[in-house]
Amino acid sequence: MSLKRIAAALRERNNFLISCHTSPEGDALGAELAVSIALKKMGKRAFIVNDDPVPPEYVFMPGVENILRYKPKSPEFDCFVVVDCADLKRTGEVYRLIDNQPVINIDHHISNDKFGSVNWVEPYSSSTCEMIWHLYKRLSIPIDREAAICLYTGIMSDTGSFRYANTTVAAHVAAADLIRRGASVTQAYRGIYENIPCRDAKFLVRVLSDMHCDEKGKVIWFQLKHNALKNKKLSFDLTEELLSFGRAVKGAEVALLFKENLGEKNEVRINFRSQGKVDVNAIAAFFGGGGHKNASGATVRGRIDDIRKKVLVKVRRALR
Ligand SMILES: [Mn+2]
Repeated sequence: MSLKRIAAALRERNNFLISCHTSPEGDALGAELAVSIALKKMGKRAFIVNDDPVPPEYVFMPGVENILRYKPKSPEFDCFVVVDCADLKRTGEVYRLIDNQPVINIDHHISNDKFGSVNWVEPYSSSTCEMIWHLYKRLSIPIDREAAICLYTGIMSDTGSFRYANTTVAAHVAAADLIRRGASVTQAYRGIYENIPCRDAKFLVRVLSDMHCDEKGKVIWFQLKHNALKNKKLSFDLTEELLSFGRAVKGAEVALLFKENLGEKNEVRINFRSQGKVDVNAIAAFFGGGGHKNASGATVRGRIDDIRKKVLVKVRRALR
């Protein structure tokens, strides 16, 4: 059983570097922070290094202030732990710090390519944080209030606040336990979702008003070009807001966001959400990405209008 092997691997080593995917969100950050707390309780040293900064909506999570940004030189470590990350390159640059150390891969993406020396991948788990909750139990480490807040936030954000199809009995059991241990439901919800500054809210409304409905409302999509996002520092998760609105449209089966990346010219990020039968992991995989059956993403090079047309053809085919 992989959980047993993960527990053994964590006991064996002493200095841990923890990381997650680029553009980290609640589940990735929650899992990193909770693993770091657990390791410290085991008397180990642990530090978190991410390629991207912590988005402002997650600053309420305890310990985020200690998360380091990637630099070519890092403190010494003898084990690399990657959470909520389907492949090693999704850590951005951070994987470059590996120099023969063992890699522990803890994740719930169905597209995970098992890049670790030890892999614990549970595609039927709601979130990586739900897995870490089990890890605490296995290691007999008491979950303190800080860890509870982190893990609850992860389960909440990956289940779309307990609305998506991955909201299982197991997710609720873990969440209930975490509330008992001090996680505040309102703190997490308000922190992430009810915290949009007025100017950002106005921007969100403008983008929402440009929503496209195809296939008699079964496909909802948004598109964001370069100049729309230039010089914008948003304090909320625009992708999540747009796509959860898209999913809320009556009869919608797939919601998509096409976004020109600011850093790279000619690079488009596509985010997919679905409900019902459409497997957006398979569609994202076709374009070199992946994720979950109902939530996935891909980064594609080319012109946004061409890419959008190609993707929508695939989506239409999947709806048949
Ligand atoms: Mn996740």
